[in-house]
Amino acid sequence: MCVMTDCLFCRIVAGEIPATVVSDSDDVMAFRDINPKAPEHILVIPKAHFDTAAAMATVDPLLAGKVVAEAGAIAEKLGFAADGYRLMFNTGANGGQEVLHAHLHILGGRPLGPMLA
Ligand code: DGP
Repeated sequence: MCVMTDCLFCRIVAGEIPATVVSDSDDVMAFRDINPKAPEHILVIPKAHFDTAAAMATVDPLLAGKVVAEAGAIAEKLGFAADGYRLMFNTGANGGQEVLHAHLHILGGRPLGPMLA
């Protein structure tokens, strides 16, 4: 589905780069972050390539909803939903986005405190 051969997350979708996959459906995939910032740190991505979450939501709001809903389902499935967790879309340079393929960070498994600086 994803055709950006130079995109790291497209290559994970294509199975060219290994990842610890947490869930996989027709249009959404989730895998563990390679550099976890919390005991639970999972990235939920659309399989189709969009540079940012806003671009995804503009073109395909249903898909954006699926990405967010999948994050909630994963938190429930892995047992940390009740304690709470953080969902975060980094966007652009000032937002700290390093991988230009829309991805939703799920951070959980410990108290995260107030919003990051
Ligand atoms: P961001 O800064 O929002 O673009 O986050 C990108 C995240 O992607 C960052 O937390 C580390 C993670 N990451 C980078 N390369 C890989 C990889 O090859 N595999 C996995 N599983 N995660 C990666």
